[in-house]
Parts: sequence; C-alpha cells; structure tokens
Amino acid sequence: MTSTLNVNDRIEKHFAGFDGRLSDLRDRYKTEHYIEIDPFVPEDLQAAAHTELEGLFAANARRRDLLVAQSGNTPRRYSNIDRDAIHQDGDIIPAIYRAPALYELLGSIVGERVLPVPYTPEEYIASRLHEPNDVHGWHWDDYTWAVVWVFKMPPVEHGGSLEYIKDAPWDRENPQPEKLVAQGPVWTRHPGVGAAYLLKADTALHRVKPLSVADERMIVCYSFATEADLQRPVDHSSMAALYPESHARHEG
Ligand SMILES: O=C(O)CCC(=O)C(=O)O
Ligand SMILES: [Fe+2]
Repeated sequence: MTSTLNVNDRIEKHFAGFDGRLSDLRDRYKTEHYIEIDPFVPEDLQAAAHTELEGLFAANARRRDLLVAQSGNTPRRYSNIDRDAIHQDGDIIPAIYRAPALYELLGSIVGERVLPVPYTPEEYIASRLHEPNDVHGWHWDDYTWAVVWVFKMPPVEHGGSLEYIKDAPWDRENPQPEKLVAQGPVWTRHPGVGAAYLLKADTALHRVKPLSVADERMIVCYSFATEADLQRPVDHSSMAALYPESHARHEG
C-alpha cells in the first residue's frame, strides 16, 4: 500500500526536475491555456496507478450515452467512474489530489493559488472511450482548471485528441457550442501516455474527438479552483447528469 505521504514525497522530488522548464511552461500556459507535465509521475508510480485504474474500471465503470443540455446538447458516450468509487477503492489516484507538491507546481505555472474544488463529486473522475464513435462532447468545466492524466491513448488517426477553443466562456443561458466551434480557432493536442495536461477548462470550450474505430483512451481528470471560484455560486447540474449517485450523496 502506498501511503499518501510517500506519494507527495515522490512527486515533490519528481517535480523538482521541472525547475528548468518552469519559465517555458508559464509562457506556454499564458498563450495556449494548455501545457503538459510529461511524465506526470515517476515510471513505477505510473505503472501502479495504471493497475489501480484498471481495477477501478473493472469494478465500478458505468456506461453513459446521453446528451448534456447544459453544454448545448452535446454527446457523452463513454464509460466513467465517479469520484466516490475512486476515493473508496483507489489509493495513488486520490493521494495525488491531496499532494501539496502538485498544488505548488500548478500554482507556479498559472501564477495564482490553485485550490481543491469545493464540490466533492468533481474532485476527480475517470473516463474511458473504447467503442467506435465514443466521444466526450463539447463542454466547459465548472471550475477553472482541469489536469487530465493519460493512461491509454489511441494513435491520432483513431481519434481521442483534445480539441479546444480558448477564451470562449460558457454562457449557461445560451451555450451555442456549434457557433463557437465554427468561429474557432480550434486547437488540437494529443498528449501521450504518462503525460498530464493542464487546461484552463472553464473558459476553453473543449472536447475529446470521437473514436473512429474500437480503441482505448483512458484518463483521470482532476479539477481545481481559484479563490474566486469559491466565492461564486456554481451550478452542478451537468455533473448531476453524468454522476447521479455521487451528486445525490454529496448534494442530495
Ligand atoms: O478526456 C479528456 O481529455 C478531457 C476530460 C474532460 O474534459 C472532463 O472530464 O471534463
Ligand atoms: Fe472538461
């Protein structure tokens, strides 16, 4: 069993190796609202977390196939795991979310304080696209940042890339994702296994490109908040549609 303390200690040492790249990461984040931390953790932790995640999917995955009204009726067709299952049966994946070293690294890249989200079901989730036409459709996140840790990624010609339009904030009354996508520009990224990408996910309209064939794309998504996020009311109804049990447990 890996202890939480141990995980923080391991990633703190690992992140120290990024010191020489920090100014580049900061500059890129400023212009692209996206950077990659690659590799996100040491190799043995990646392997252990991957084993943990496969076990979580085997025991807890829920297949979803729905349109989410809040993001303009865009599709979610995939298998996912809610935060509570990961919290209960996971070890390394939840420990990383609590690791002070991660908050320090993220804060030094974005230039402000990075905080856990105040709504428990959104702390972390996992998703797996595996069938042809599986897609995580266009949407915005409820909180400012997402860190998406990649465990499986198909070759680019099979889909699974992240696409985003930066600085296209969510008008919850009238989301109009098609219009924003048509206006573009659409930025495309295809992070590799072992990388984690940081995205300013509240103002970037984003999606995962559909799989064109049966393949595997497996990720964990962590969410983070600004101080300002904690002061404003946040509507969690799209989370309630995707993770009904977890939402009911914490908010119901
Ligand atoms: O799978 C991805 O790369 C994106 C995940 C995402 O946008 C989310 O879970 O909100
Ligand atoms: Fe997202």
